[in-house]
Parts: sequence; structure tokens; C-alpha cells
Amino acid sequence: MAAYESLNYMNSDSLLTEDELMVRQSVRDFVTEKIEPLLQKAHRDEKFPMELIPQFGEMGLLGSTIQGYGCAGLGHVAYGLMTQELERGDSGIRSFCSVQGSLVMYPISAYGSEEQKQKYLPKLAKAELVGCFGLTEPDAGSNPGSMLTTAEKVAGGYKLNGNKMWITNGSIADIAIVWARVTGPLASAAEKNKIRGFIVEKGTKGFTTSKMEGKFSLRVSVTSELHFQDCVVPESQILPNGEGLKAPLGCLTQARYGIAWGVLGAADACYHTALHYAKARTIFEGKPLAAHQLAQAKLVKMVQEITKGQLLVIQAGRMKERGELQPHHVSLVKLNNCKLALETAREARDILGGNGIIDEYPIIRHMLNLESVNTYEGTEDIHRLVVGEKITGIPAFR
Ligand code: TGC
Ligand code: FAD
Repeated sequence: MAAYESLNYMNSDSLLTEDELMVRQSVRDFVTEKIEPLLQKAHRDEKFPMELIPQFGEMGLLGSTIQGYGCAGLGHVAYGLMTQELERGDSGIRSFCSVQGSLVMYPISAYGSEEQKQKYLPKLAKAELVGCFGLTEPDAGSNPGSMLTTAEKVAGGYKLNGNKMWITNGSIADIAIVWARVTGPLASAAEKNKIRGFIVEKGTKGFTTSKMEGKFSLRVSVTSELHFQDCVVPESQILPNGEGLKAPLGCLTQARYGIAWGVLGAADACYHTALHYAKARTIFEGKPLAAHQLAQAKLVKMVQEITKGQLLVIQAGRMKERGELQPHHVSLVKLNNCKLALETAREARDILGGNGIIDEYPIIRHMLNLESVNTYEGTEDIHRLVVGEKITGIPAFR
């Protein structure tokens, strides 16, 4: 089989450095050799391939932009290319690495104490520990500021009560980054009602998880509920340097950036599958499907959209490396690329006709996955509203 080549219609590869191309190639080979062969079964069985976890550590895929603590210290474009390759395999595989890096290691590195960084980051980088991020609740998804989970200040620590829902890696995680509102008579006036982050270790009394079953999307990913009932965590487990909703939202900005790159990998896999199929499939008068104008129009649309998406993320990556990328930029890129990837997957599914719904081809799996990816980390509507607020100056959320 020929080695995988991603779409390079406008020579966007020329905007990448030699080192970035090498990183991409090594993750590409890893995905082709080690991940793709596992996906059909993992998807059918609704199981995350746990044997991959140590390999993610060995490949330096976890927290790869963090400097020190056993992390690779790569640039943001190189990181984006990693997520793109992982999601060419499956969004659930990319999700595992995004959550560990952007939603668990990032808050510890950005808001944690030096002791917390030393204790957790090297093990998370090597995948000796797995983490999850608990922000969403049954009644607080798009509006996490309305969360009900509380952290009552008690002598020597905080007592957590509440439930988190839709948590990637929740029931396989060794630690959970949990966001809760500080309450109680012992809380100082300054900290009362503020949202704070806590590192809760598996096995802490009063902390349990349950796996959410029956998903028709992101089946190659564990999604769970987290339950806290009078769960006391010591003072040492609060993230000391992050306060208010902007702390978890700051983590989302990191993860959304990776997703904007990642979905291009899924879109690219769908486009290439559809192109190959359309050239091989003969239809009416023995002509290839690809020789028919309507089929070409669909393929061209895919090339058009993926190419624009590529240029957008490379620009976003360079801005991030210069420290210029703001949350509203990330919203535009996440919104644009998730939507184009989902539309590409739907069109590619159509090109394969009946074969488009069979898991012998990756398209239906990507298409179903991308429904989740378009929803999590801020729905399409939420990102549209963020950009709307930026350009009009008028917030229209409430
Ligand atoms: P708002 O008043 O706008 O903001 C509160 C404070 O936060 C700041 N801020 C941000 N900071 C960093 N990054 C961002 N993206 C930020 N957005 C806002 C803001 O400046 C303010 O700071 P300050 O200093 O004034 O206090 O807050 P709001 O309550 O009006 O909410 C705004 C809104 C709706 C955009 C926000 O709540 C939102 O983004 N909602 C979507 C929720 C979401 O995306 N949840 C994702 C959960 S995690 C997940 O899905 C993981 S999937 C992982 C996987 O498997 O890959
Ligand atoms: P809602 O907020 O109820 O939204 C429902 C609909 O209302 C959507 O169409 C939305 O766009 C629309 N809407 C919302 N607000 C407005 C508005 N102001 N105006 C107009 N329309 C609006 N969360 C975590 O914390 N950690 C995780 O690891 C995690 N992993 C996930 C994994 C999966 C597979 C999924 C599906 C979700 C995950 N999430 C996670 C949760 C995810 O972030 C939420 O599902 C998402 O933020 C949307 O929240 P919701 O599902 O409650 O939908």
C-alpha cells in the first residue's frame, strides 16, 4: 500500500519547517502502523484500545508543547500536526491525547504549584497516569458558569459535592481536574462563590465514576460521569493559581486549538477514501464515478474546504507561537474546521453510496465522531456567538 499523503493542493506543506514535517511523518507512521489496524474492532466493541496508552507516552504525544517536566517542548504548529494525524485515525484517539495534554497537563502547568507540577506532569507525560477534566454537568454544558458542583471549605481542605457528565476518560483516569464553586462559612469573602480547580485522585473517598454506554459517536473513547459525595480533598489539591471561570475556559482555548487541527485529519481521510472510491467505481456506461460532473463537484468542494482549513490553522499556529492568538480567533478556527470536516464526511459518505455506511471504510466512523467534535469544546452555536460578540461588541448568549 502506498504511504499516506495528505492533501497539499496549495502547497501548504511549504509553510511547515523540516522539523515539523518530521514530527508529522513519525506520528503518521505510528497511526498507520499501530492505530488504524485496531479501529474497526474498537469501534464495533465501543472500547478504547488501552494498549496504546503507554505508546502515546513513548511517542511524546502528551503535553508536547509544555517545556520541562519530561515533556517534548514542541512548537504549536508541530503539536497541531500531531493532532491532525491522530484524528486521521479516529477522533477518540485524538480526544485521549487532547484531554491529557490540554485539559489535564495544561491546567497543572498553568495554575498548579511547583509541587503539583513535579508530582504529576512527568507521570502524565509518560502516560503512567491518565487524567480527565470535569467541567460539564447535566444542567450546565454550554453555560458552565451555572455549575452546581460545590467545594465547601472545611478544616484543611474542601468537601466536593455534585456530578459531572460527558467526561472523556473519566472512568479510566487516575486523576480528575474538577471545577467547583467554593462555598461554606469557612470560605473567605475573597474566595466565596469563585470557581476553582481541584486535582482529585482516583480512590479518594466519596469520588466515584460511571461509564456512559450506548454512544453512536466517539465509540473509541471512554465517556463517563463523575460523582462527588462529601468527597474531601486536602488543601494541597487545589490549583492555587487559577481562579474564576476564566481558568477552565483558558484550558478550553488550548484544547479547541488542537481540535481545529485534528478535524482536518478526519476530513482528509474521508476525502482520500472518497477520491479513491470514485476513481475505482464504474457507474452508468462503465465510466468511473469520478468522471461524472456531480461527483467531481463534491470532491472539489472537499478540496476547497480542507485547503482553506489548512491555511487557517497554520496561520493560527504561527500566531500562537508569537503569543498573538486570542480565544475569539480560536473560536473562529474551531467553528470553521469542525463544520467543514463534518460536511466533508457527509459528502464522502454519499459518494460511497451504500458502501458509505459500512465500517470497512473509515468514513461513517469519522462522520459519526465529528458530530461530537462539533458539539464538545463549545458547540457550533457557542463559537458563532463568541465571534458575533467580538465583531459587534454585543454579547448574545443570554
Ligand atoms: P464570560 O463572562 O464571557 O467569561 C468569563 C471570564 O473568562 C474569560 N474567558 C476566557 N478565557 C480564556 N479562554 C476563553 N476561551 C475564554 N472565554 C472567556 C473572560 O474574559 C472572563 O474573564 P474575566 O477576567 O472577565 O473574569 O463567561 P460566560 O459565562 O458569559 O461564558 C462564555 C461562554 C459561553 C463563551 C463560555 O461559557 C463557553 O465557552 N461555553 C462553552 C463550554 C464548553 O466549551 N465546554 C467544554 C467542556 S470540556 C469538553 O468539551 C472536553 S471534550 C474533550 C475531548 O474529548 O477532546
Ligand atoms: P447544551 O448546552 O444543552 O446545548 C444544546 C443546544 O443549545 C446546542 O445546539 C447549543 O448550541 C444550543 N445553545 C446553547 N446555548 C445557546 C445560546 N445561548 N443560544 C442559542 N443556542 C444555544 N465536558 C467536559 O467537561 N469534559 C469532557 O471531557 C467532555 N467530553 C465530552 C465528550 C463527548 C463525547 C461529548 C459529547 C461531550 C463532552 N463534554 C465534555 C461535554 C461538552 O462540552 C458539552 O456537551 C457541550 O459543551 C454542550 O453542552 P450540552 O451537551 O449540555 O448542550
